[in-house]
Amino acid sequence: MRAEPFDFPFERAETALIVIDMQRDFIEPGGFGAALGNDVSRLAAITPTVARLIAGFRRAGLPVIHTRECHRPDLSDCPPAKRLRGAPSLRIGDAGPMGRILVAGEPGAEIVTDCAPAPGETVIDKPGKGAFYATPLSDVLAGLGVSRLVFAGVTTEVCVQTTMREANDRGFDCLLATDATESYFPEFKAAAIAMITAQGGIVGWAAPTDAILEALD
Ligand code: C5J
Repeated sequence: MRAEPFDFPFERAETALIVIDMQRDFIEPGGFGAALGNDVSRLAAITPTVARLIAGFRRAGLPVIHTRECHRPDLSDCPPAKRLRGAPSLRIGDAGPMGRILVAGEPGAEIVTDCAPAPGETVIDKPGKGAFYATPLSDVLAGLGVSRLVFAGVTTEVCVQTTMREANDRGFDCLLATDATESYFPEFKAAAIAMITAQGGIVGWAAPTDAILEALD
C-alpha cells in the first residue's frame, strides 16, 4: 500500500493494530495531560478517526490491541523520578476529578468510550511510555504471529513513537496512521512523523487512515 517514505509491505494476515493510550487521563479535562498544562482538545479531535480505524480492523477480522499508561494503586511501578518531575497541578497518584491520576482501575485510566476495547481484545497496562517495557506485549504479538504493526493513539512523539521504536528494534514493520494520532504540540507531531519516516523509514512508515482502511478492504 501507498505510504511514506515508500510503499508499506502490507500483508493482511500478518498485521495487527496497536492503539496507544486513548485514555480519559490524556484526552479529557481534569486528567494527567491537563494537569501538565496541556490543551487536551487537540487529542479529543482524533477520537472519531481512531474509532474508524479500529472498526476497519475489526471488520477485517484482524487483531486490535489497546494500551493504557497507568500504575498500580500503591505506585510500586511508578519510579519517583517520573512522579516527582516538573510541577504539574496534580501528580500521578493524586486524587483528581476522574479519580487518582494515571492509576489502574480509576475512571481517568479508562479508554474513552468511542475507542473502548471490544470483548476479547487485548488491553496492555504499561507503566512506561513504551508498551514493550515491563509488559507482556512481546509474548502477545508472538502468539498472534504478526510481523506488521499499525499504530494509532496518543501522544505521537511520546508513547506512540517510543513504542514504534521499541517495535522496530524487535523486527516489526511499523506503520503510523497520521490522522489517528495526535500531540499536544502540532510541531512535535510533525517532527515525530518526519523522524519516523526519514532515512528510508528508519523507524517505519506513515499513511492516512483512509489509505490503511482501503488496504484492509
Ligand atoms: C504521555 C503518552 N504523553 N501516552 N503519555 O505522557 O504519550
